Amino acid sequence: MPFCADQLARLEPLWDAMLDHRFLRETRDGTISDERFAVWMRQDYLFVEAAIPFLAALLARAPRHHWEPLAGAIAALQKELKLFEERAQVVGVNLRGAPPSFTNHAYIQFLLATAFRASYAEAYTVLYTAEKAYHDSWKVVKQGIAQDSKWYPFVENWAGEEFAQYVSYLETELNALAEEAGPSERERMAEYFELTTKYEIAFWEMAATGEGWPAT
Ligand code: MP5
Repeated sequence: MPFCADQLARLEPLWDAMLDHRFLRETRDGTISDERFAVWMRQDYLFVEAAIPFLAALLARAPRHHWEPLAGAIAALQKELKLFEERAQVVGVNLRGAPPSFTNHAYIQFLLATAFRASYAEAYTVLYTAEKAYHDSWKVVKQGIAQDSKWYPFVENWAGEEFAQYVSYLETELNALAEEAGPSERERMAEYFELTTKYEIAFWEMAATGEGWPAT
């Protein structure tokens, strides 16, 4: 079985828990409070900002045929930041209104540490898993959210056809990297797949609870 399908089958209970998270269900059903959604917006804006140096670090280590797609992904993130800024303006959210939460801070450090210290295939695993997680998560929201919802532009961004094609491309490339990897690297790639899935669940939980830093 190709690497990605294998991991998604192995991690199915975790993946399903992510897709069943109340933050997604409440956003889909239109019952999420503006305050909670704003928590996610502020935190994800910081995450997307951090994803740019993550991709740039990955690009520096990438094989030649990955340069253009990774450069395209960086450009897409710049556009995504503008989408956040436009939505924030419309709904009156200050995107610089909070520092990274504990979970977001940890996830960002994990991203950057992976980009610099893990192998290219391991870091690419984190990229694919995070993008696939967002694609699948926002597809859940798409199955029910009103098209005139003020949050709909986010749904379109990650659940739309263009993003679906990007995720499918990443999947093909990650499967190829896993084919080339030896057993121990493949094992570590599986660990990164699982860790990233857990960070994605933690991120929705952080948004749903409005978590800051423990005991402060
Ligand atoms: C993504 C994201 C998707 N924006 N936030 C989290 C917590 N995980 C994944 O990545 P991108 O870079 O916005 O497409």
